[in-house]
Amino acid sequence: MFRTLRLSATVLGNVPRCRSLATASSQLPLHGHLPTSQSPITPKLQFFNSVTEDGKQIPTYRVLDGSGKVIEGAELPELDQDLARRMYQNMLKLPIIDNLLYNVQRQGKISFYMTAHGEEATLIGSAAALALDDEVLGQYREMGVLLWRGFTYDSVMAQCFGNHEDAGTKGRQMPVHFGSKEHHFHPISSPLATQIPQAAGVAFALKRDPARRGRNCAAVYFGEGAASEGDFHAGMQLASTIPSPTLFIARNNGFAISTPASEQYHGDGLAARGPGYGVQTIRVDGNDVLAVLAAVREGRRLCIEEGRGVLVEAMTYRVGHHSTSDDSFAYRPRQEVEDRKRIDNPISRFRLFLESQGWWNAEDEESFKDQVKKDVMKSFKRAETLQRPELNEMFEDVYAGEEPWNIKEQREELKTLLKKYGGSWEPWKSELKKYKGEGKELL
Ligand SMILES: Cc1ncc(C[n+]2csc(CCOP(=O)(O)OP(=O)(O)O)c2C)c(N)n1
Ligand SMILES: [Mg+2]
Repeated sequence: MFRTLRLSATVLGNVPRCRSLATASSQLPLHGHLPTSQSPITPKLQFFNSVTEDGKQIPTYRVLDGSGKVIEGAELPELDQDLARRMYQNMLKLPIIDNLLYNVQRQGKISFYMTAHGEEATLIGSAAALALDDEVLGQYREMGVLLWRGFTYDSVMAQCFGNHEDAGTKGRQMPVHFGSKEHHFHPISSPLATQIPQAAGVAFALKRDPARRGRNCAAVYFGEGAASEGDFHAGMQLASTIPSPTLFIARNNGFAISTPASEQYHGDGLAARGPGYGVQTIRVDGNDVLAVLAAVREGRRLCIEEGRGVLVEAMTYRVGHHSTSDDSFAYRPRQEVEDRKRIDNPISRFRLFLESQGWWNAEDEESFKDQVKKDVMKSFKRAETLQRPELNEMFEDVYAGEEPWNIKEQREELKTLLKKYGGSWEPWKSELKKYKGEGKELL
């Protein structure tokens, strides 16, 4: 045993030859460092369960109070009238689109919908802090980021209706599962948290690309519920150990469908996990758009400068139901929701700030909302009349490269069925009319 130890130590080259270990240990200083860490030695037997020095919860960074006034000691992020107005206008667009599409789903015209009610500041504040060509990997509640980047109402409708204008997902995804290459917005996947390790990979690719290294990051959005998946930990570990400019934006909105955040973790939220991975971290008031703007801007700067992961935990509240498949009053009191709509409301809070600067007024509010309502309605009416993509589309680009035999076989099978039933069997006859080309391209 002793011989083996001495041999390996010699090979490693860190113990002087011909000296016994017993002699070496008696010469070691009493309070040194351990071989694999710089942790100071302490004689105190003390456990800890906090990442703050005073053992309190991690503080929440805030700029504006609930009435839109700058809080004592806070600095306004760099912001001019034009940027502030654009941010506010995008925040206003969200509930207008959400309300319409929520009702459209209720009428049975689309299969599903999810709103971002309550999270407007988190989405728009972060979107405004990113470069337009930073890669975004969302969870599903991030339509606001796309709107900020110029995604049109027609594109929103095309995706939700799955019509032939749905360029990003070609009518093959559930509503709100957007994707747009042009807007550097990766397609949404329903299985939770898969986007998180993928983002670390995307960021690593950015780091390897000389044209984008030091210029772009990959920003990944996820809920506090998704952060309970192993994929969250895999993504953080990846961005930390194989460092890559990954900006983790956690939307802590209090719920994962009916499970309250308090049941998702016993520790101090998601922010407490960042330092565990050696990741720069901040917790921010997610209902304060200026705090989100400043935190994500600085997080992005750090992320790109250091070329490694940064975590922003935005504390917010999901005012709407989880989705059109949910009735949240089955698991939370109606009064709590009503209170949250009023207290620290992200939209009215920012409006009060804008008005105090003379950058917005009641007239602007009315005319902007009226215009958005008209435009959104127009897009909705148009989308309703558009046909679905060509039937043949469903066989296209399923796999990269040469088309495999099974896809060919399935196309042939559909062709045979179309010939047999397409023109005569009623459910097929009228269904086919909903598709561009009515299936004729397959015959
Ligand atoms: C792997 C996986 N498990 C469960 C689900 C079902 N599911 C869809 S959304 C959701 C809650 C997610 O909550 P959170 O991450 O906090 O996001 P939020 O909806 O609050 O924005 C669940 C459990 C899923 N889509 N994927
Ligand atoms: Mg949540």
